Amino acid sequence: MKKKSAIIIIPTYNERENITATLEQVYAVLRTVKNWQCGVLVVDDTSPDKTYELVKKLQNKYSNLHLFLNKRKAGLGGAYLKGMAHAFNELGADLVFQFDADLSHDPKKIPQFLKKIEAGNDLVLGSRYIPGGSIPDNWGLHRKFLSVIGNLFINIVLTNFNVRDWTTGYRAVNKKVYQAVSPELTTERFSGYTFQIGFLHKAISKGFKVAEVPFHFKDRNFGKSKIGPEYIKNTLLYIMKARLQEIFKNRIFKFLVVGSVGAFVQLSTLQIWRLLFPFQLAFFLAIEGAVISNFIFNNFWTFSDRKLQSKQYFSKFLQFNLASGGSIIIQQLIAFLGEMYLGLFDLFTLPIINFTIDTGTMYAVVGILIGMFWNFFAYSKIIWKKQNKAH
Ligand SMILES: Nc1nc2c(ncn2[C@@H]2O[C@H](COP(=O)(O)OP(=O)(O)O)[C@@H](O)[C@H]2O)c(=O)[nH]1
Ligand SMILES: [Mg+2]
Repeated sequence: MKKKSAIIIIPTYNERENITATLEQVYAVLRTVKNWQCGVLVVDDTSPDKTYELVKKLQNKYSNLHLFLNKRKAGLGGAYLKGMAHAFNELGADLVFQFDADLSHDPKKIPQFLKKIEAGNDLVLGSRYIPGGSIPDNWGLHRKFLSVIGNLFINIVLTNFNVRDWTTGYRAVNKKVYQAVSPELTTERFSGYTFQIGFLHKAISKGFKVAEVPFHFKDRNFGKSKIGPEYIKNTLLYIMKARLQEIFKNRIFKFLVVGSVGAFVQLSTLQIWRLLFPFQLAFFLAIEGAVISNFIFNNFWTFSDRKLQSKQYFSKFLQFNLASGGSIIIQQLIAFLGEMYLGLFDLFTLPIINFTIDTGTMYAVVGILIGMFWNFFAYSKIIWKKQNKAH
């Protein structure tokens, strides 16, 4: 059987002092890999220090050493997008690695990455934040803080703690992930280091399997890191935006918005009906207005993926009314039981506004919350029940 092909992509910008040692050590490891056909692709942006000329010379020494030369500096993301396109489409790679030219990434870990890929993972991360991994001791407080707190912040905002090292630049990426994710990363925002987090987040959102391999990040020997404020700003913008989009797509969020609109409809129309009708009737009409509003918005927004057919409208609207009635009964029942068994008394007074909370308020709030649970259950399990695809 033909061996699968893995290409180590190394972007370089002024890495003349590092690239020789890097290639030396990478090739020493690649020679020990038996079940993959391996090669290296250096993506250089016509570095002023002429890194690319050195690479051209080294091509005589190493087999399967490719060079992709960009006319001008395209940023880290730009370099990886071009490098991956070249590796997958021209060099026939099945898998690529992202690897720094400065030996911060320990090449001895490459076989472990390959094992994780062979085990069925699509994307493997070299991780500094799982046992067996670390960041350099000699990093300044500033850089340590940025990396540790930055990663923690990303974990929290994206509420995903499965991945510990979101910003790592040491990765193995299979072709499927590249094909699914890269078309969404072509804008200017991803041309720099934000490419890394955008790539990873989109891969996870699309359900690709991600694994981590620990490694000790070594500080670069020569030269300076090219990371800058562009990165921090664009990364912040990216994760905030990604999170907001996730929230807006969330069914429970939509359910809550629709419910609030319903409450607003009920309160405002009540004022109008009261001018025209006796209070009981006005009250009923206002509630029914909210029910209709909730039914329509839930059907076309919250459960837009399970939209009802028009012939179902009548029976489902009846069910919807029963469900809404059910939550009113729940609220009444809780108020009634609370009053009977615990009684009505003041709990505490809010300072400044001097507003006293009593147990009656508490029963009402508890009733509304449980009523909401009931409503969401009835909507998602009965009225807009998930249909099995097979008919
Ligand atoms: N081709 C190319 N490579 C870049 C660019 N910016 C950074 N690199 C390379 O990407 C790798 C990571 O950059 P580095 O400055 O070490 O970032 P750090 O490890 O996060 O501090 C290094 O090999 C750099 O030479 C760029 O604009 N173009
Ligand atoms: Mg580096």
